[in-house]
Amino acid sequence: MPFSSSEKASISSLAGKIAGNADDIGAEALERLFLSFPQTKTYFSHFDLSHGSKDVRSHGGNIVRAIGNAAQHVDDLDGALSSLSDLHAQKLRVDPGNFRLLSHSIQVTLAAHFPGEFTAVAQAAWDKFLSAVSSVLVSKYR
Ligand code: HEG
Repeated sequence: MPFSSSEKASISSLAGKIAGNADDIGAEALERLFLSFPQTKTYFSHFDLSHGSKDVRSHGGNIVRAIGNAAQHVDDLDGALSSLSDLHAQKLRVDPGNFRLLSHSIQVTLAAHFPGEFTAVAQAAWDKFLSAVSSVLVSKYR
């Protein structure tokens, strides 16, 4: 599904802001994911999942930086996320349902940090964007 210019504007303006604070934003989104949907923790048994842990902050930062990169290539997400897709679909085999849960947690984090900017229109653009990113990350299931 192509993105309209207004969707692209919502995506790139917020992506720029979160990339500048990737570890904080990412850690909060992951903490929301783990607290609201504890079953998602099974993928991270090797991590210290305590509040603000180094593991949570660095992994959360990785996720947000990857989203920031994807936001700069909304018209070629397959290309931008190819190696990540291999990782999630083949090595990690993350259940696709978990991507909806992470997308939700990211959106709540965006709303909490950028209440003025995360309007209903911006939310719809981000839901579409994160859903497209998620589709790419699960697209290489054998
Ligand atoms: Mg994934 C690794 C991004 C959803 C579980 N994820 C990673 C990495 C990135 C990333 C950038 C690091 C790759 C590397 O080490 O170079 N993940 C990412 C995005 C999204 C996503 C952008 C969706 C928007 N990941 C996701 C979900 C789960 C998950 C829903 C499971 C609930 N990811 C996961 C695990 C690892 C990564 C277990 C490996 C962590 C490690 O052992 O370092």
